[in-house]
Amino acid sequence: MSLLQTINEPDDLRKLGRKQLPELAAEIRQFLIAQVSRTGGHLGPNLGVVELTIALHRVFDSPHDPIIFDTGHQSYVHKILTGRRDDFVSLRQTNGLSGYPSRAESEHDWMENSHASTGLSWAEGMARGFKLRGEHERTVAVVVGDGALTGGMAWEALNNIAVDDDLPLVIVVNDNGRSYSPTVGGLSRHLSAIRADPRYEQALDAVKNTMQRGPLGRQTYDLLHGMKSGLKDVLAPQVLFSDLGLKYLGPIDGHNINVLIDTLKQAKGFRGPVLVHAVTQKGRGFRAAEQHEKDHFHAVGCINATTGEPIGACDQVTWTEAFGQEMVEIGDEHPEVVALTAAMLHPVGLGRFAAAHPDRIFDVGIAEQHAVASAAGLASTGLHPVVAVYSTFLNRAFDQLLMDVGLHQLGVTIVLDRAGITGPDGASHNGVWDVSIAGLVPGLMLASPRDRARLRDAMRLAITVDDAPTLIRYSKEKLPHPLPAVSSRDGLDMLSMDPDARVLVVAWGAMCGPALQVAELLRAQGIAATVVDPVWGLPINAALVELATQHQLVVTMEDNIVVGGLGSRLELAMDAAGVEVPMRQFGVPHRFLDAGSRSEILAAIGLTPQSVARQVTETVSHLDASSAEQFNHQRSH
Ligand SMILES: Cc1ncc(C[n+]2csc(CCOP(=O)(O)OP(=O)(O)O)c2C)c(N)n1
Repeated sequence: MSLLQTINEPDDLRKLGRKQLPELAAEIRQFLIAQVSRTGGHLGPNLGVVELTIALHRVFDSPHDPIIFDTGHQSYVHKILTGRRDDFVSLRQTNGLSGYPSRAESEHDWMENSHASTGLSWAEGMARGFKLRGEHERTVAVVVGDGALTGGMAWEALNNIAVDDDLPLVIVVNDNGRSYSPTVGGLSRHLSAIRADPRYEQALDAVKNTMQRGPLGRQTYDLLHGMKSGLKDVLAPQVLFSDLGLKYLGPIDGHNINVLIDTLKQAKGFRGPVLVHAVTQKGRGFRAAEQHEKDHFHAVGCINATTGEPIGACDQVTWTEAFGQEMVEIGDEHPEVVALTAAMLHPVGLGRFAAAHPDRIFDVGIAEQHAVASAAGLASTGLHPVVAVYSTFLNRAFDQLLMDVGLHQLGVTIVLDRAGITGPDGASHNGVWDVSIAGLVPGLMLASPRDRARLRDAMRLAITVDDAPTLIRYSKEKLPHPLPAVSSRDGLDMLSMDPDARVLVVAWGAMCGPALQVAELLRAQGIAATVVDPVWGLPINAALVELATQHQLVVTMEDNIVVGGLGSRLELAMDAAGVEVPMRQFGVPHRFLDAGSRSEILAAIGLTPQSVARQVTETVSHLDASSAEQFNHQRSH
């Protein structure tokens, strides 16, 4: 029996001898590679935290001592050690193991995160809570990546943590030098300076020796701190953190389990906020991941477990690639266009733009708020910024979009990848809020292109708008086949027309294809329909309201939540214009969705052509029945 098979809870881990732990680490690595290559998932980050997670569970008594993983994508090893090893076959699938911490799965998961840089705030709140409640024997441990440390929230938390001398909190900075790409910014420059300095090795040894000799607790810390102060000039992060008032231990080798355990014990014994700086390697132990320059297998689909080659990859172009291509061309033609990404250069498709226009791309780190406010600044100088982020992460920058861009009437283009239902990453990663929140910004123009030609048109128009924010959203899926309009008028694209149309189906983006199928299904029931794509859906086009008056029923289809989506905005506009045509709005229900594939989720929420057509047919027959009743009623009087 392997060591791994004997570990069903953290207590089992504590029964192993220290000498067995490297063997366990090797088994966990093999397990991760074998499992994640079949399901896809965050392989590189988890390979990097194997020893760290083992050490954390040796030293802290989870769940009594909460162990928090900032962002949470690197919690697989934690899951393995807390009784969920056998569930990895279903990783990121419907009713399967979540790719992030999940309270429903385990009492060892205190927090359901996935958006970065919130971990320190949670941990601070928990440590403060335990202290206030008199639960003095509990310590909170939080792991935060150097990438997540580029997020402003992390610094807001540190600023608060630093002033509470007896907050029982151990912060582990998991420093692998990477977000997806190499981590950016001043802090990261400090961290890499330390890794590149020859005295780093000496510092490692010094820390190790001190650990072995000294008793645990404040005395040892003071000794260590005194010794480290001598290295102040080179060990910049220490200065940075200790100037803030935080105790700093490190840098330590994040793959040496003994050193990790000793340092964490030391930190736990201190009974105050301590920061442990562990240097790790993303993708550690899987050659293909270690050598993968782009992102060290940050997140993979199904891959060959030996070579790391993708399995089942197809040639069909994605929206991301089409956007990237378009940006290169726009960049060539428009010197005023600059691009911003929040630590996701390649995932959002800006890699080629960066190569072609290296002085006009800004990777700001995991700092969406800064990206949008900085874009406002750039726009105010006459440039046209394009901020490309995943739809779900725009949530972070709402205030900046509203106040810095919207209020100032600045020409900033926001491009949202992963809009709509994304699926396997669970509730938090669906891009289903952007229309509702961005739609609150007065003057903002919002398009959800249905195919590549429309993406191109939307981008070309967006970069010419210099007095309002523009937003373009598209899905994670492959590009669909071209969906030409049969005619266009007043900015509306008519996708299907019928002289006898009674129903107007309004759809945009990924819902245009399904809307055409709805029209087909309705036709089979003898109900003629018009299908229209409003193209720039927000603000609501007056021509769309006018078109509504020519039909007996308006149906909207969108992959955003129904609250504040296209349908509800059209309803408001119709109401304001005194138009009383009945409506049915189909979109994402206003609740958090379970993980699953996109098609499974769409089926579960009834956002399929069949389900919509069935419900519309029922509504039409109700309308017919009530108008027949009304007709009879009028005749009898
Ligand atoms: C607010 C937010 N923006 C972007 C992301 C996408 N994202 C997920 S992990 C990650 C990089 C994290 O780097 P780091 O914290 O150093 O962890 P590592 O993967 O290197 O272990 C990014 C940018 C996110 N989860 N949340």
